[in-house]
Amino acid sequence: EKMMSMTETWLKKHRLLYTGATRNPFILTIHDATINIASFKTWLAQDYLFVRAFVPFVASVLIKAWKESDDNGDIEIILGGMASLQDEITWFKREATNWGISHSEVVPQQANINYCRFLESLMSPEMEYTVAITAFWAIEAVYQESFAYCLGEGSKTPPELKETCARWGNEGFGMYCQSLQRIADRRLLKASEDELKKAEVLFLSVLEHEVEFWNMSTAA
Ligand code: HMH
Repeated sequence: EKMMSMTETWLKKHRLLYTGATRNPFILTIHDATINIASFKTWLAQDYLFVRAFVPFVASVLIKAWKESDDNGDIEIILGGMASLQDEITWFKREATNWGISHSEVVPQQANINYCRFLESLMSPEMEYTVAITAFWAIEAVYQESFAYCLGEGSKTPPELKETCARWGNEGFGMYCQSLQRIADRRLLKASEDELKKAEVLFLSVLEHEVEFWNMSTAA
């Protein structure tokens, strides 16, 4: 039997919160086709703002990898993530037009502001690479699992939302998340007790922010 990795251990230990993030009511209503389109539009408009703030966060992880990583392969994986973010921003703009959203009129909501502030705290040069890459993995993994579920067997996702779900629910994005998870696990194996504790706490913070972000979309 292969030993459980640190991230697998945490996923098991914090299953309830993880499921709260990946099977949130917002996602469940996409999956069963009862989604309120106003909620979807709120999510779309707010997530565009989030992704814009996510770019400098990923750039900060890239810098940490360059300075601290023991494996050159990390840079390519993170750079690949940055490249897809450019495509994602283009997609968000096109979708906004399709759904009649004007980004210049979108005001960031409190959950979004809080999450972006959290990202900023992770960008600090004092924040360790191991901790930042673990948070990065968790942020991507929640979206991957949530949207893959909307495309899975038995899902009734409306056709007009399938492209959105496929953006994070596709197999390639799944592999990318696994690559991030492998980096995080490799680093966590060598981490000090303090770093491990910090990474676990911030992993939980990511899950909490993700839950709040989904809830913000359904509340509007
Ligand atoms: C809130 N979490 C949020 N937005 C995203 N686009 C992702 C994660 C994945 O990139």
